[in-house]
Amino acid sequence: MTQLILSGGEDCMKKIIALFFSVTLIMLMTAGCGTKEKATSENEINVNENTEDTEKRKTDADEGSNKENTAIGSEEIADDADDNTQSNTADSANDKVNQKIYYSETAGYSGQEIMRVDFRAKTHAQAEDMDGYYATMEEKGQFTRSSLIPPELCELIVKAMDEKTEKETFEPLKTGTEISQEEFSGLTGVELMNMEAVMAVKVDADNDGIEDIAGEYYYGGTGGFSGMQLYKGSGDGNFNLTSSFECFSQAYDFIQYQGKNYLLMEEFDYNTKQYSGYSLYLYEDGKLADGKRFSFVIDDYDMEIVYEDLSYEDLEIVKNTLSNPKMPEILEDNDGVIIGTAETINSDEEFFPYAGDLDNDGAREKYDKYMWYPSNMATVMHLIYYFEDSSILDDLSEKLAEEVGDGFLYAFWLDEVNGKNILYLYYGKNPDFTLYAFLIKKSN
Ligand SMILES: [Ca+2]
Ligand SMILES: [Ca+2]
Repeated sequence: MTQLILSGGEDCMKKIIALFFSVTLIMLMTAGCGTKEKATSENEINVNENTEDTEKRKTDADEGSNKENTAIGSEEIADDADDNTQSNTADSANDKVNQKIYYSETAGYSGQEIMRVDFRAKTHAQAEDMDGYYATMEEKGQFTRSSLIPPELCELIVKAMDEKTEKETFEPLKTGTEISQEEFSGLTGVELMNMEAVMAVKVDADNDGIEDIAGEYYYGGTGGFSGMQLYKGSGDGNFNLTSSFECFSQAYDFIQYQGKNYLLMEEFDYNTKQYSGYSLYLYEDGKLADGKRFSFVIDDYDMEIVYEDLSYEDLEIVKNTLSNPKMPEILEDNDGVIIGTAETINSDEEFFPYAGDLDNDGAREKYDKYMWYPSNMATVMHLIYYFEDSSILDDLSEKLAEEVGDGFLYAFWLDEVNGKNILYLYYGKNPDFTLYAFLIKKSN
């Protein structure tokens, strides 16, 4: 909900602009109206399909860049068509050592992979009291606390999250009957405007024995902003709006536990669009009585050195840099940009404020880099960068695309290591991540 508030102001404008290019989202929202869960799963697919980087990576990976790869000097002994690398024998080492060298004639470089480290998050689920809810984007509402969510239900949800048995756990508890938008309008008297949509159910949401209508009301626009509304049934066929709070376009269900109905909403991280837990609400007398938030806490990371070039003489320095499970925090604390020891910033430069000798030829490349934090439902956070006159990073990241899989490049930085600049790459696969180190050399 914090995210909603942070991006709220900016999004009013975005919502308007968004109407002009949001065809995909609108279509899927409309298509998803009948089935509550469908909307979210399709959103996830949409995320991937609409992210420029992914598109680009896929295309480039498919085309393959073997064609332009040529042998570099006399070290080359074998082609490895699969991963666009060469297996080489290091001429300086006594032992034969496998090296992974990426290169491109067009981009004019060779890149020696020095190390790859994978971090896999170890998490546990937790339940927390919600101190309120957003009645509107600015206004915070308080729960009446006239009735409380039992700890046993919270334990059940935490256990399901820890054991990854959410589906099996919640399926038998589901209650309520989905109704169409037409039925929703007919019963509540609310007419949907052009871009609006509603996913509604008939259910006794506030447990007074009379059926109510609950609807997640999507206002239109790519931000995914919606309102969870309760129309309390009075028993004589009338339904009146008694509660509304802000949410995103997200999957929800009513579940029944020990004779009472609760609203369970699936939560996701707005930056990464990945499932992040649940929120749970109890209504009483048409109002929100209590709320709990369920999330995953990262306890630690399992670190695995997937690859290391043992012939590289400063391997220990690089290993020391990459053995850092705090990288996500560092990235967040620095507004999504990591600056290395071999980089300088010139804030007078409008387009390419950063400089660093990426390819170790003695001349500094100029570039810009920053994190894209999404303000819509169709993109995820990822690094945006522009080089003034170098396509090395484009080429290298294309070559890594397959091995990186569904990760997104979050950061690159250059550190000076004994007279050479090392390129570090950080790929996020929330909550997991992968770090790389490369020694880039200019080729002629
Ligand atoms: Ca009721
Ligand atoms: Ca250079």
